Amino acid sequence: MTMQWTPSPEQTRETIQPQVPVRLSALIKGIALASSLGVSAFVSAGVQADTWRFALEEVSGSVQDAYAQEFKQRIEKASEGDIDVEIYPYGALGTSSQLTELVQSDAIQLTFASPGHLASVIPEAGVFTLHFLFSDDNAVNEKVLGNSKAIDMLSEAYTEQNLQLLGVIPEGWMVWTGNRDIEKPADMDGFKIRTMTSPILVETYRGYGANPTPLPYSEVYSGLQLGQIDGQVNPVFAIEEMSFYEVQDYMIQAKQAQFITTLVASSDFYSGLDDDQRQVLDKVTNEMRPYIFEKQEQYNADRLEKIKKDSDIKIITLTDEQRDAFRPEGEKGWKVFREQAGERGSKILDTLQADIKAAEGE
Ligand code: 6CS
Repeated sequence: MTMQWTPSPEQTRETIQPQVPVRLSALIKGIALASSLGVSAFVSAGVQADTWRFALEEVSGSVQDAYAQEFKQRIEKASEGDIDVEIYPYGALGTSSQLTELVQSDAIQLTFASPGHLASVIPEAGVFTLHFLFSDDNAVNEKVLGNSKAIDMLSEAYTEQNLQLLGVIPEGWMVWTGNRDIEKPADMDGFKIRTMTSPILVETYRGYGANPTPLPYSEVYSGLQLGQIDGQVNPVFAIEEMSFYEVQDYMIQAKQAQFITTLVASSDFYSGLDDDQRQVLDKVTNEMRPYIFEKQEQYNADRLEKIKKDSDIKIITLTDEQRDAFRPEGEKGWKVFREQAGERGSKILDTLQADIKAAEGE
């Protein structure tokens, strides 16, 4: 009998506390502050001026964790011990959306806010989730993300939501996994794919004819294991560390989109920093770019080898011709983006597209 299952409105809004899969609970043991130190404790205890609380949307050992560990070292060294960075991996404080809310209200100072979720609040951020926008050469993408005027325009949208945009960071190609092979658009028909919670992403997958199911990250493993969803999409390092590959038959590399995250601080925190501390923060986040770009490439390559070694999942890389067949459907999401992100969003998209084209020609 096939189990019928649809997420509740709460689940689709990604507002629930993460239910970390049993296998992952071991990973986050020892940092699970949620039960002992609630959000209100942060607020009522008051934030110590020199303690920067940094929450991750990913578990220990992830790309975001690699970033945070290096960031901590660099900040603490540059401030000569005046600043103490405390890192909270995924599972300690809440879902991605909840982490953003904690930063918006200045209960914590820093977090990653991935556009796949954040676009529900800042539609302009959804530009990073569009399919077939970025270059096939990820070095081109990294260069554009470090320089484009589009990032300044996006920054305004973040400020309006009480967030200071500190960095835009690629974490690798989004890869489909499924209980069926996906090699042509028709294979997406009715495919119950878990997506992040942004309506732009949901509509993008609807454009392929799939049946997108938005869920928090922490519920993906059990959803796949129980057959409540047919597949999901994430970078390889995440597919490995969240064990998704163990409960899926196919992994399909279509290079349709990059996973791009954003690093944010609370606007109040950022504007309240003294000049020295703000300079340290800006310098460190700028200098982190090449570090994390190299790290994510290495993580994705190493984890792919691990998946190949530890499982018999079928790994398929689409040819250019096969990818081209997905383009018209994939690009339907652009229209939805323009509608939801308005004039500023359209300008961001046009600027990014022009910058990518120019950088590819260099
Ligand atoms: O799929 C997600 O929801 C998450 N994926 C990654 C790789 N990072 C954070 C994000 O929330």
